[in-house]
Amino acid sequence: MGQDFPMDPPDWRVWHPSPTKPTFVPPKGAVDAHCHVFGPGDVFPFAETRKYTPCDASKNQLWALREHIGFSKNVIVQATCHGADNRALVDALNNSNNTARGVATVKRDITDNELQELDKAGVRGVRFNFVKRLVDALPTDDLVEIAERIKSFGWHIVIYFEAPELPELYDFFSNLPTTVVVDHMGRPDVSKSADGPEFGLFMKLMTENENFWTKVTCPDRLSNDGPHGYSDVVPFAKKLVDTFSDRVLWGTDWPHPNLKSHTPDDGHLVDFIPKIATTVELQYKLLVDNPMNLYWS
Ligand code: 0GY
Repeated sequence: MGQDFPMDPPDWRVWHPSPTKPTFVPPKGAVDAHCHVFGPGDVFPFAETRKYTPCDASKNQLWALREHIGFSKNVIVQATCHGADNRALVDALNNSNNTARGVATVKRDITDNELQELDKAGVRGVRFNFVKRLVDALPTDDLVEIAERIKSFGWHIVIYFEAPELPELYDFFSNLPTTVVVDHMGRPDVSKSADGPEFGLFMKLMTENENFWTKVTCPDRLSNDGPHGYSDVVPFAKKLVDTFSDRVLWGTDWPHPNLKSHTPDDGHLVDFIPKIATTVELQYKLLVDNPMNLYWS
């Protein structure tokens, strides 16, 4: 990658250099609503507190991927390797010509002026991350205060957790005062049934809380059947798209941090879309209407 610092862990998987051209043609104006920019590390250093050091994945490389897979816009989500230093994110947004929006990570001591600057750049949400291998989650009091502060900007909260953590976090999540977007379908164990109790709790969360949305993303992370189809993820994602068609988003998750099993081909990920959004109407909601409503209205 030409970067002069080592990745950690050393067997880090660099993103796919030449993904397939997808067969599925996304509708005009399609939004990749979950992706990241990393560094470049010599310009935007990674956070001291990070739990991994990725390979660089710059805004220009992201724009090139977007073009290749037939998308028009991006929602860039602050990743934990940059901590609460949103400079790489803001730089990408400011260079996007209004084709990107952002989800930032902030701490309780952020000032109103700083929030305003983020808003001006195109940030529309904050991310609360509960995945222990990635971060030490902020204390609940901090999260509650941040939630109230960002509410007044009309922003939403993106939450990232794994399915076994949902029972404990269910009430906290249900009391959040804004629109809430759940990353990667709440990370179900797809070796279990999509009609079973674990995913049932997630369906309940979505049903009981009409302010909740979810990203039907990351078959590459969730699948136990490998890169050629991710068929075990289909029942989960399709069920969400069919049931909550106005509250689902899709994204590549480029550059796919921390994947161990394989390097995803982003073209194959795009070809996963018609398996989970099986009509033109559902595809349009998932890729255009829903992200435009949440991020550009
Ligand atoms: C993702 C997933 C992961 C990493 C992060 O912020 C992050 O570091 O989100 C992961 O390792 O599961 O959405 O990129």
